[in-house]
Amino acid sequence: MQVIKYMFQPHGDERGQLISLEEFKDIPFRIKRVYYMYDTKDGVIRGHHAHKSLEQILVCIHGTCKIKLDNGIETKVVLLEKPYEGLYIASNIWREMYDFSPDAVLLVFASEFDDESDYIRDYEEFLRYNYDLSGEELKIVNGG
Ligand code: T46
Repeated sequence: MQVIKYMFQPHGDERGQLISLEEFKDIPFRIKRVYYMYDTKDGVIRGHHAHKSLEQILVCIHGTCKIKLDNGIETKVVLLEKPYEGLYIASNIWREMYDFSPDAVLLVFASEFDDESDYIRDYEEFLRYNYDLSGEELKIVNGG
């Protein structure tokens, strides 16, 4: 699985840094929604779901957190720790967000409005959905 990180261009001067993000330029889709999470409690794991069509870019604009990505075949863990880097998450990727520092603010740019029918919250269903999309036959091998 390829991990796609966007490095945004800071416009720095003697006063500090500023980052500007535009849809289709810095963000590779139309931005229909922006949300952010903060004050995440110690030990919490958020996410535990995939999306059928939603694409997103995650930016940890303050503090740090980790994102686990799972495409049903392999998993990758990405550390977000810079306010100028964005993690792209395509559709059909199971995600978990964890190890939030107490000061972490995770900002998310989303390609769609919030829609419960786009969520896959059951991991087995996620695996079946990906097999269905791949067009491959699902082979279940019993142990023993
Ligand atoms: C995702 C990861 C990265 C809303 O009312 N509107 C919204 O746009 C969102 C995203 C959430 N909510 C409400 C629904 C719940 O009552 O906020 C509450 C927490 O949402 P959720 O449990 O879905 O949060 P996470 O952190 O598990 O997942 C979120 C996104 O839902 C999801 O799309 O990819 O962040």
